[in-house]
Amino acid sequence: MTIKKVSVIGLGYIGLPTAALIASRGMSVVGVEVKQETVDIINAGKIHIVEPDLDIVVRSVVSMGHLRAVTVAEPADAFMVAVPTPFVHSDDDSHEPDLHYIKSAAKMIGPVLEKGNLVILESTSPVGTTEKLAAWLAAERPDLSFPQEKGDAADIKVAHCPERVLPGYVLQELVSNDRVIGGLSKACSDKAVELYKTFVKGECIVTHARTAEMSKLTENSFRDVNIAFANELSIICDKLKINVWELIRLANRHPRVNILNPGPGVGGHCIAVDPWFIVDSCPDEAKLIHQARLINDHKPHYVIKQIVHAADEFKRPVIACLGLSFKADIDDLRESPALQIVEQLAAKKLGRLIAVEPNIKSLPTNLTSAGVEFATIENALEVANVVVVLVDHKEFKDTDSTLFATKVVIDTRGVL
Ligand code: SAJ
Repeated sequence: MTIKKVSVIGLGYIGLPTAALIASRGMSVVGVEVKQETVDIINAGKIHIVEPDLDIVVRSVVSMGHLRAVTVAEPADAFMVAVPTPFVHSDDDSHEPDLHYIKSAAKMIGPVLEKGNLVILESTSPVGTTEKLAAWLAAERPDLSFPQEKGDAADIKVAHCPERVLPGYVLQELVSNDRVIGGLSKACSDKAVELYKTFVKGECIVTHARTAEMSKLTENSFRDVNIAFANELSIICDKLKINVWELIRLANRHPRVNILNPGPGVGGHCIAVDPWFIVDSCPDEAKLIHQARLINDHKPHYVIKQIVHAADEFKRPVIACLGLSFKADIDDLRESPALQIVEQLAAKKLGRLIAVEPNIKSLPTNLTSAGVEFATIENALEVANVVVVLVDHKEFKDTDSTLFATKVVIDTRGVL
């Protein structure tokens, strides 16, 4: 049976662009989202997240009737699950993955499943989650057969195909990136490849579901370990009075060395999260991966110490923090080390604290009520005596460097 109608469960940063892209290929797509407000926004042809060009694609596919959003699942040929996989809330630092959104998705899809359907897990998941999803679906529908028991002959096909797109480049990377596809049987993988081939120009590489799950976690852990190495070097270089940016540039001249950039810490919802899924499954074995997380999580505290030390030099310190988002040229403040640093500085009440963030219109209310001022870079540089570069936004790179000449500068991103 060819796939004509696709249902995407979860219309967030991954689900919505995926749904819109598939719809733009002329397929009928239904997005299932628990938040009524999000459903209404999308059905009005608008979007609730920031991602370049996504508004144009969504407006077009909704107006053509190829994409529609609903709150309750309906029958389809294929279901793609793109829901969050956060940590279980706990008072200790356990970082246990929380799979309840995936379980809810299984409960949602279960009643509308039909023989011949394909279910794909796109959410970044700990190893073994695709098998769990298949078991939750089987519990919902004892009348259907699933690949964990019937292999290739099963009524329902289940596969994992982790998303790997970079925020800010999602629409391009959804098409151009290679996809790792791990079915619970060969027939599951083949069916999933058939779907991805309709919109992916990259290669679709088939493996086992567990390897596909681990592959996604490995990609983000590799990046985290590399950034931790850079962050550790930055602290060593401060002690040895060496410019870490020059050092890394020189080392990277070696044909087999490629060190990433140090920063104020690692933020976002992926690199700072996914390595913990490996640590949680193999706490005794994942020593380096665990240590990298600790090093990157410690970096904001190191930067705060540097700022406190610099502010100590002034009777009335005026501290300007440049950037609040978790990385350059985006407006996303969630899990941002820059935001964490400004929040903790505000609590210390060292003097005037000014935040500059060209990608947002106003400061989060917790910062405003803590007395943090919001300013343009020009206004902040006029009055500040301590300037901290926390994000490498293009507006900061384009600023005349002589304006920093009389300031004490802490440049965590090597912008200057
Ligand atoms: N960062 C540094 N130094 C660097 C690079 C990044 O400090 O040299 C920091 C950033 O400032 C940011 C954090 O790391 O705070 C994460 O940013 P990022 O650009 O490395 O990655 P994300 O979280 O936006 O997206 C990652 C991507 N994974 C990889 O590049 C291996 C993306 O392809 C994944 O799809 C995404 O995670 C995801 O959804 O898992």
